Amino acid sequence: GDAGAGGDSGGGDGDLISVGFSQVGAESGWRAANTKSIQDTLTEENGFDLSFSDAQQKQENQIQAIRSYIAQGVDVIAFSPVVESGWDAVLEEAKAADIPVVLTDRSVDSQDETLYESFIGSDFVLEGETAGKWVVDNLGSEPLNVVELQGTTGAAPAVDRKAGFESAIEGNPNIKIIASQTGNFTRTEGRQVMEGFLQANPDIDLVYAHNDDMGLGAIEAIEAAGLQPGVDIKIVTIDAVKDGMQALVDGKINYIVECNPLLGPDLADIIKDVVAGNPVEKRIVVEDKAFDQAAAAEALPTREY
Ligand code: GYE
Repeated sequence: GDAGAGGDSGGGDGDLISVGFSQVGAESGWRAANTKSIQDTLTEENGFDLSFSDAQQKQENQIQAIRSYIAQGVDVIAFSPVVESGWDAVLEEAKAADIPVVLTDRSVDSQDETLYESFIGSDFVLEGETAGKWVVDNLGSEPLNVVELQGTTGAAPAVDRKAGFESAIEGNPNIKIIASQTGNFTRTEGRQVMEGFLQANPDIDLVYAHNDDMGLGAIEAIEAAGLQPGVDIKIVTIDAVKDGMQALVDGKINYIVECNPLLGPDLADIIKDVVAGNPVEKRIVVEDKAFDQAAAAEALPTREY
């Protein structure tokens, strides 16, 4: 039999839909949960033959992986682009080979929307705005020196979470971002960058970290400097993975905006529709919540990731 109305383009065996997935890396708790969700869903039992590769946060590795999926002739290519720019050439190669592409988690800045079928992921600008709004509402009545730990340079969630936060605090003259640097979405770099921030700035009131892992690294640096995270220096992060939620419950983080990594089931549905020739939405926005300490304490026991 064939893989739906679209037929088997030669890569898969039998009825299975062959999918080549290029993952960003293994940089964070969020990414681990996202990878698990994809690998647990795109199984043979569910009708998929998954080729999975980890790009170690390098665009050139992703481009190489995508080219090899094109050469294999998989039915569908899916990937989460590490950075926003520079994808047109390889996406055009996929299009020329008649292999549909689905974007998950992060998007590309290509002007030509025919280069991919669909993009499923969170609204990162809104996440940054939600974080900034909480800071304005809860800490904005007095001068507040903010340091920012940015995600991977050029990555959609880093660009958008920065822009969203900045737009939310814009109208409040008390709130100032006094330092901003990438920590590459990892705990280790979050700690290292925070150590530098602490050495250079005697008066930090708040850390805004683009993900939980960098916030958790900042906690280590703050404690090593003899200060109390969550009290002497407040912390706001994005993701709401278990380790972050635990730190929020423990009072070391003050607020977390959620970013749901469990994209596997929706990705599976989109791929099945694409292969069957059914229309799919160009943009599917994942809904996210946000947690203060009480909400985190309530959610943590049944948290899936
Ligand atoms: O927030 C971060 C990860 O692209 C939404 O990537 C994702 C981000 C997530 O490294 O933890």
